[in-house]
Amino acid sequence: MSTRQLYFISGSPPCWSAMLALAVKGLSYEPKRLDNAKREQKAPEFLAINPRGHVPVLIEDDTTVCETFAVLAFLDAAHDTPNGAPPLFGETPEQTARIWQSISESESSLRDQIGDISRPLFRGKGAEFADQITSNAEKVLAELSLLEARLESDPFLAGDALSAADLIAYPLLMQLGRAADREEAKAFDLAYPLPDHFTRISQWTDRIAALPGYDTAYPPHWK
Ligand SMILES: N[C@@H](CCC(=O)N[C@@H](CS)C(=O)NCC(=O)O)C(=O)O
Repeated sequence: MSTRQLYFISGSPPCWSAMLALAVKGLSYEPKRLDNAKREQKAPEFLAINPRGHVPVLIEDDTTVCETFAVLAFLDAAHDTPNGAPPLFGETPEQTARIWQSISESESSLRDQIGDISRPLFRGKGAEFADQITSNAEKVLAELSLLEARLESDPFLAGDALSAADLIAYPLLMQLGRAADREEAKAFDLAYPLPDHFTRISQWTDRIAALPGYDTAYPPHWK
């Protein structure tokens, strides 16, 4: 029986992706929560594990894996997906390409843009960063329109099965939703509440939320 630990910061989208992958794979682990407010990820004990001081980090038996994509790839290569579900990175070259395409799109068109919207709103600095929020919101809404169109034909971002593409994009959209829920965010068009603006994306988020183990992956300080 393997031992497994996941170092994470609550609410971090990359960490949530790793935790969702563990949930989808049906793998138990010891959660090792680091406190960002205390900069625990920069403490010598953690820098000995990841000198960059970033989370997530997975330790399974003697293997230490840093970087979100590497964690997902390791879990996928090391463990079957339960109940005959396909691997997170696909079975065929075409599936693998679709999955990586979607992941790359999330990285280039959602991650930093949503970060630039949500960071000021979480810090109560919406007015100060209004131009930054507005310009990034336009980009994110354009990308969400493309995702909405994609989800017209498929239930998941890279086809008819859940994949790593969904596990990477989902926490980003949840981060946007949490930022959009702030009073200050009402001054901006952030497609909130989601079901009123993007029906299919909203149904897709419901599908992710129904995954077994979803609750264990949910950011503890959001509960
Ligand atoms: N490229 C890394 C980035 C991970 C990342 O940005 N982690 C953030 C949490 S969202 C972090 O560790 N921040 C702590 C810090 O930079 O001090 C990955 O994908 O794992």
